[in-house]
Amino acid sequence: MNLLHRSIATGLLFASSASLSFAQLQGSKADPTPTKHPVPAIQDTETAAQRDARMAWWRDARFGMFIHWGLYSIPAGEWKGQRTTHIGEWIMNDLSIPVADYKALAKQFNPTGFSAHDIVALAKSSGMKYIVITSKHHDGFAMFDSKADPFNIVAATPYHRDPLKELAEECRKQGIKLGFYYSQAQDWTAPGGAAIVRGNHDKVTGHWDKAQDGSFDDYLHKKSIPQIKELLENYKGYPVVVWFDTPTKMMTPERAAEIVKLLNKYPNLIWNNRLGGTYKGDTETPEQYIPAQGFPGRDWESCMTINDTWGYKSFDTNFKSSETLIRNLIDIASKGGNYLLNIGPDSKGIVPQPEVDRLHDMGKWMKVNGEAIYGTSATIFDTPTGTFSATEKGRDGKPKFNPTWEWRSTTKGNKVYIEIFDWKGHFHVDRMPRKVTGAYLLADSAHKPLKFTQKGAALDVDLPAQALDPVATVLVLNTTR
Ligand code: JFZ
Repeated sequence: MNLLHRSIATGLLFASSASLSFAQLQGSKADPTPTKHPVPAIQDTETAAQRDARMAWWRDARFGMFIHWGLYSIPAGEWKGQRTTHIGEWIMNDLSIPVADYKALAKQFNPTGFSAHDIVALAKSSGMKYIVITSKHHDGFAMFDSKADPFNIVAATPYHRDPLKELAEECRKQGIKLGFYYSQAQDWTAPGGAAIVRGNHDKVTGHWDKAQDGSFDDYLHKKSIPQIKELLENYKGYPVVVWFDTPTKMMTPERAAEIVKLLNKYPNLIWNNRLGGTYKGDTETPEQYIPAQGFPGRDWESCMTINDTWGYKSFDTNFKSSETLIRNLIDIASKGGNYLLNIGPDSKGIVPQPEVDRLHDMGKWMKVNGEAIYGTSATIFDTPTGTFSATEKGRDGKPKFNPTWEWRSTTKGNKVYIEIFDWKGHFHVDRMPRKVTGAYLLADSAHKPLKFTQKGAALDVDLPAQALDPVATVLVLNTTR
């Protein structure tokens, strides 16, 4: 570990998972200071033990697949010769596409290349434990069979199939969890739906087409809430996650409470922090970044793109390397969070090959090293994993955190995993908080014992000259406390 970097980064200290002693006593509230809500949500009333039971599978999973797929995959980032510079699923808003023109895309949507089997198999072989798919994004098009609104994939397209139903069946068969993303407030094609202002649009409503005018409460009661009800009722055991998004100022506590009433009927459901109306939900959702120190005391999930868009854009080839993606997953796990990694199928329903290739690489690494990720807790070390910029701000508005890539650590029971990126043929740490009783490499199937010494607080482990995996080789320490 580099001395210069250590001295700059003294500000960063991780809470060790062992010292995070949540009140686990039977009966103690999961949230001791809940916000007053018109309708209390499950998070306001449950005990810490109930919260732990409800979140257990999600905390163990660590790795999920986000799918952004909808009509926007047809323009694929380009409308009448103009290319959007923003994320693909926002094209209708960014290029001010009239409602009638956008809705007409449905007639051409025939994603015959979509295979629920293949997508679920891809998620599984990548080591992902759950999938979250856009059931309706801000464009208002439902990717499921909806009686509440005809602008949907079954009623309005030549495809006439419900991909959510097919995914639910495959997820059940292949043993993986399924969640639904739903844009509850923004809807750019339903009268009264909210729109975040971008470009030269109405400053108050965000609208750019008279067809968007209407009452938000009508939209909420005639489309949003009925569709959320359909999603909760029609997929037998799924969704296990509801992923809300962009509440906008329209989601007042009273309006959000109407949705909470529905959610409360499903006591195992997990939902994120983007419902609005001051509801905290279950999970923090840092987007396109990994928080420097996680969210102590909260469950969290970094959602990230593989290139620079969520919805398919034909000309976005800025794919992250497999190395970056694997290291991001490790970095997130070392801070106690989940990685929700996005794919953007095209208008035929096919996952772009560069995305498939990267997920396969991640799967290969996870097959050998998944033990160091699944069901683990955050690092027990106080070693800094990067430095805060003095000048740049990050996505959360705080000083930008620039990670360094030497190693990370995760913990499970008496095992401490060290995921080593920068291989030096030995491992040294100044402050090892536990007694080490043995050391080996996870990728060495013989688990050949490695020589180590503990002097004072310091630990040194002799490693082979060559890394077993150039992306990350996992050193396992057996420890006693
Ligand atoms: C939202 C969506 O708008 C986007 O299309 C995508 O679905 C992503 C996962 O979620 O993106 C956001 C949401 C909130 C902010 C920025 C982008 N924000 O608060 O700055």
